[in-house]
Amino acid sequence: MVKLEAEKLQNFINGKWQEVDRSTAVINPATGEAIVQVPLSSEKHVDEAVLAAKKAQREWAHVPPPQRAEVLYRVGYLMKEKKERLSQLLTKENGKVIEEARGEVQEGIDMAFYMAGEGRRLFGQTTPAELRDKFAMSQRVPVGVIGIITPWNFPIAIATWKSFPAIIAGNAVVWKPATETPIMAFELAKIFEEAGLPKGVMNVVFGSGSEVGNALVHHGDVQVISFTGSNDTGREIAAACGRQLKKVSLEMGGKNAVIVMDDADIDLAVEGILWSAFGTSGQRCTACSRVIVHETVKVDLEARLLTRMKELTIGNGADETIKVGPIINEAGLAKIDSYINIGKEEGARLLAGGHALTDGEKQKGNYFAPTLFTDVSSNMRIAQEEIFGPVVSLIPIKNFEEAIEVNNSVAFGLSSSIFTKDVNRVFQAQRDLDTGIVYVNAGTTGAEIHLPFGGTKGTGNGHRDSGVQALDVFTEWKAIYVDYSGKLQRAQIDVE
Ligand code: UN1
Repeated sequence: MVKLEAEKLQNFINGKWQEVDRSTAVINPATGEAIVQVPLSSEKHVDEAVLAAKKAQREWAHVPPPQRAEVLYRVGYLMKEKKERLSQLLTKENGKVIEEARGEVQEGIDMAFYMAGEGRRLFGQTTPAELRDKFAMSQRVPVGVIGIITPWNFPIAIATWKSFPAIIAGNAVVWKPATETPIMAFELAKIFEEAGLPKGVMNVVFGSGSEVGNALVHHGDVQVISFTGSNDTGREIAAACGRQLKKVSLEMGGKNAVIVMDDADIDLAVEGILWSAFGTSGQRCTACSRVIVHETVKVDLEARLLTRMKELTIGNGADETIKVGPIINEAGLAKIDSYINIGKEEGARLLAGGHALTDGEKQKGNYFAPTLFTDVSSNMRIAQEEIFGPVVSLIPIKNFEEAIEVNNSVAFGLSSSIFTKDVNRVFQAQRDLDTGIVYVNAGTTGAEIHLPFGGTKGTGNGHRDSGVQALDVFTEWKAIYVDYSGKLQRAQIDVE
């Protein structure tokens, strides 16, 4: 049994562990038990962390990136060594089943090695200059202090998508993790400490969005905010950053669809839907919450889906045999429940689930039955709004064009998927689906860390997490001209 070292977590500021007076309990969503106390910090802790980050960043920016990378390699190896411990703690605080927890920790390990490798790239460009005896190049340079605000649904992976590129690029970080899942942040900070990251380069301040998040967003010495979370909060952050001319990167969810065409391998599509709709109990930004199905295969797909849904084991994800874990908290359950009523009122047909599960041990946690609505039309709220739970809506369509139109009809644009064997449709779909991520013959989840993660429309604001593209968020471009002609040469004027 994995044990926590402390009963109360501490902030990590300037390389020191700091007690905070106020705190609240972190609850295991599978059992309702309190696991640990998380600090509720205030603005003064943010001020302290930003000051430490600002000082540390000046020196860190001068450390050659391949040497910065050495720290990240050590972080990666330490995460690998502690993978099982981290995974078990992740299941405990977040509820996701242990197999998925291991997958998430692996995503963080992959990110460490990938971004460490960037320490020897961080490519700029050398280009010809338009004048004789003149040299021109562009370089990535660090921005300064980065504020990172991360959600509870991927408490370690998303943190690594943001903090590792920020650090390799020579920035310092102040990180506010979600209060529901602070243990991963605490453990990662310990790993940074053990890996020998200079003090102040990574700081963790626990607390609420309204206090700590807000202070970070409004702090004059924080140059970038990188946020993953709800659309409403993201809009507020973007507005606040806009007023301060602060760079902001947002990732805010989806209403992702799997398209099942008439020529699809139906059994494969069923597996793809099950995994992407009910994995993490549907609490992924990339979760499949719509199935756009060709009318000729609809009845068959419904039947096969229902059969497989009955086989899903639901319960405490620490048990290796469980496939679907709990919902993060009661507010999450209540939101899902409200959408069941909305769906029924809108005239959708409920084929399975649609209620919380309270039998036996489950009454202590927050469980919701995997739910399937059918005969849903694309304009219904259950087909337009993010539910963030194990609820999927089947929308029948007549042809490929209608499938694309329905997929693209939502306010979000994160992930989409199509099951078909027709190579022409595959290429048309990857061109016409308007999301940032497209899957062919796979569900809507499963992003790999070396590709850009993010989406269009209401999902984001044009930036990407992970991938080499994440570096664009955490660097500025500097253009450098060296004139070695020994005379004044004026660009655009003295061109022969
Ligand atoms: C998220 O839900 O915000 O592709 C992240 C996936 C995971 C990451 C999801 N690798 O579903």
